[in-house]
Amino acid sequence: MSKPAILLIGGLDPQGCAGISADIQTAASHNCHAVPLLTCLTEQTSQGLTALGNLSAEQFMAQYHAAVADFDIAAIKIGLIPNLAIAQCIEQIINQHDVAVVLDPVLASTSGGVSIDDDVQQFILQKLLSKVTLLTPNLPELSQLLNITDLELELATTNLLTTGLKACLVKGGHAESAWASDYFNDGENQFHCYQDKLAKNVRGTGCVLATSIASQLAHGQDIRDAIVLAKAYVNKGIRLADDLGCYQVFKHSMAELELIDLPKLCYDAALIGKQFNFPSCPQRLGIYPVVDSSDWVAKLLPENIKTIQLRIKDVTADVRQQEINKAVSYCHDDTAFFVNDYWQLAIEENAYGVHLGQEDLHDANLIEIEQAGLRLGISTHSYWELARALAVNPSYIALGPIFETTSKQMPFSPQGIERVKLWTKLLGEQYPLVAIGGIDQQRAELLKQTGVGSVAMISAITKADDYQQATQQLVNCWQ
Ligand code: TZP
Ligand code: MG
Repeated sequence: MSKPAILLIGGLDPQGCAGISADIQTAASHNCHAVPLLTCLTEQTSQGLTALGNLSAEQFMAQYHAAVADFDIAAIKIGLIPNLAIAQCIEQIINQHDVAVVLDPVLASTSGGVSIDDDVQQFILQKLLSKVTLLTPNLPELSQLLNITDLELELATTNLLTTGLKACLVKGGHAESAWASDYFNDGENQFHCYQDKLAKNVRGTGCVLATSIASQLAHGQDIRDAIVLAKAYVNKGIRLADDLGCYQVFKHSMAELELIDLPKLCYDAALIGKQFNFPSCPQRLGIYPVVDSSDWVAKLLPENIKTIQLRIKDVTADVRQQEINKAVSYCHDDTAFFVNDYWQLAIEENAYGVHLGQEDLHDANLIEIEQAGLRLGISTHSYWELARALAVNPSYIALGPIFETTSKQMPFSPQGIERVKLWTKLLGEQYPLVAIGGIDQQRAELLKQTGVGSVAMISAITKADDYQQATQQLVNCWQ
């Protein structure tokens, strides 16, 4: 794995909990090389921030030139900007690098004692935001930046995006709520990313979150995945914080991702924290053909197939209903029959379950599916889609495409066997897992070794010269 260098611009916390010290530890934990650039000294304790010791613009730029002399910078994270002269230097620095920039605005309301000059705030709004990939204010900082007290998140962030800012993540940790819920808006995608609030007194978590995101971006992660992974990192660090003095000190560690730390993601604020309870399905769903007609269901069930999905596209509503009705009539008591996408018909025809892709998930009425007692399977292709699935607590989770597939056009590159191993380790005890995409018998043998409970396929069965033989071989290899 490469080790990207990441430029960390911020203030020095003499207690080592926040600012540059937190940033360095975070970047290091993410296998990034931390290139720290000090904007100022601070005096801060558990009682707040009491003084800023500024550097001159010359000292600051001299540090910068030394810092970048021998490294290519892969991402920039900016924290405390103490005055206009440093803000102007930071603009020059950003202009030198065509990389992701995460700005975590440190403004007066959260740090107490010392206030950041209004001209810095204006400079951020008028000059810096247009060059920033992600802004990560907390609620008071967002209020202060926009000079409004009555915050409507979508409106407020949309307003900020008019500056040319690419995306905004508003940290909701200050809100009175059982959830630490952040709101993301990049003009195209909006979501809430949340997890249980942990009752701990840990300083510097905002710095850690922003630097964790910047580090993930430096490694080439998609911004939504970067946010989900960073939230998991922060949760773990708070959860495992060490007692030290009057604080609990954030635990930086490279240890593996754990399910309890992963956040959940939803689109509707009213559903933050909603507990879904779909009925369970077998932990190992086995060989799982995905077919496009009831005829195929009839042909495959005698071949020892216990899990099957009807995925029909481009037919009239009448044909759809007939097909689902027929397929249900072919199923045995022990058949797990899932209908792709058409959840109302699945309910009407009393299917075993529904399988939804992420777009379908957006539109489907999950509460109705749950109330009808159907199982729910969800496709995932990335960490943020997994966070979306976790919010719904489905009956199973599918991951794909594992290999190149010709059966479906999709914007995702193959996930590979390593990702299946990771998903299995992360989720395998809690959720039945299904791997899909480009799977034939040979690849099924490989996947079996990952511990995944099921492999789904279209072409390996429906395009086989001899579908019975292909199905039997798959079923045998999986036993
Ligand atoms: N979702 C992810 S890959 C895929 C779907 C529906 C297609 C799988 O088809 P094949 O022929 O088994 O690659
Ligand atoms: Mg679909």
